[in-house]
Amino acid sequence: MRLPATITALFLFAAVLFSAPATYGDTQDTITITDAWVRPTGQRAMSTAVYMTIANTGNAEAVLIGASSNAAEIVQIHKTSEENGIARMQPVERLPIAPGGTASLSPGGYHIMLIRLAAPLSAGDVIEVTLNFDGGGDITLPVTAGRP
Ligand SMILES: [Cu+2]
Repeated sequence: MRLPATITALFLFAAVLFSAPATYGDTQDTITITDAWVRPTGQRAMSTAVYMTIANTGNAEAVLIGASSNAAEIVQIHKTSEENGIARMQPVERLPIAPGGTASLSPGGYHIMLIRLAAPLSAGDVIEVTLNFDGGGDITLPVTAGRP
């Protein structure tokens, strides 16, 4: 049986969506991303945060140096830290992940900040996030709104 190309493409897309943990891309076959999610927003929200676990299964250090998304105009790597009891977010230029190590992007710590959202995000909405790694590797993955 031969399936029409559009149906085949849908199956492939579904396979990408539902295979977890997944490795994305040829150039970054040593990076595995799990538990990605984006915090749903209210109707007037201008920003929100993306969380995930990034594992480096390679022999060399991997460094996350930036990100972009179809859901926001500005995307930054942020770190939340506490100063005198007040939580502050700061942009981070580089997030290194040691060989064999993981970076946990989770509430209260590192996150991918989406600024100037294109639209509010409800639970179940799916956006696309691209991670840029030092050395030229990009990884694009679908991210669903709501805690996994
Ligand atoms: Cu932030």
